[in-house]
Amino acid sequence: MEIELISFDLCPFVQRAVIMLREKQIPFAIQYIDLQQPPAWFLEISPTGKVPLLRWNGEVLFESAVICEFLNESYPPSLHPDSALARAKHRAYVEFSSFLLGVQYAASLAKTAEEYTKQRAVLQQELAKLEVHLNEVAHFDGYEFCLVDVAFAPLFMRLALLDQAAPENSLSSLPKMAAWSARLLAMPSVQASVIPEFKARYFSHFKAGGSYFAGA
Ligand SMILES: N[C@@H](CCC(=O)N[C@@H](CS)C(=O)NCC(=O)O)C(=O)O
Repeated sequence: MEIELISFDLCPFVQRAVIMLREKQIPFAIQYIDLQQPPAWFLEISPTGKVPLLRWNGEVLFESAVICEFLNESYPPSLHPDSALARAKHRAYVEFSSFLLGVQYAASLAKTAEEYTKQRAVLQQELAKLEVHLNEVAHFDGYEFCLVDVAFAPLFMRLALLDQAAPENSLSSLPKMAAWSARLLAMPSVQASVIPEFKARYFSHFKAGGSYFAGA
């Protein structure tokens, strides 16, 4: 069985797939591509031109949430709750995490202090909405690692980097989320889901692009 993840080293969506593969202890290869100049072979097999792509036994899968669901179904035990209702809620929160990643990305791209402050306020507002509903993800009674964790860990890793760079703490007024983030960021599968020099690479990438938070 050949499993290969086509990746970009800073991509949070790729990171979800890596966490999933590591949690399930599935052996895999990873190939990084330059998204600015994607190779022709990649564009030929990728319907969207985006990473991650999972090559699995000669087949190609795209979309990180789908890749995670596929790996979850194919390699038991499942990281989904038993009830259809709980599973539906978890999937909704996975969707919400993708939206939040977009908001966080917009803040990362801001080029001025003013724009950054504005985008951070939007992000904060969205995180506060989530805090209110966090119990629905069922983590605070009978904790079990699940697909919602997989989806949110990359967001928390990036929030921690934004917080380091700016005199702000996005989770200080959100105690449930702060506890959740700390637990996820301490997990070996999460820590091993990025390249060892991730932090430096993240800052230098955004600094080169003129991002305020990275000190450009
Ligand atoms: N919905 C997609 C989003 C993937 C995505 O946006 N990947 C970015 C890198 S983080 C990408 O490949 N961008 C290249 C492009 O848009 O051309 C998923 O969850 O897999």
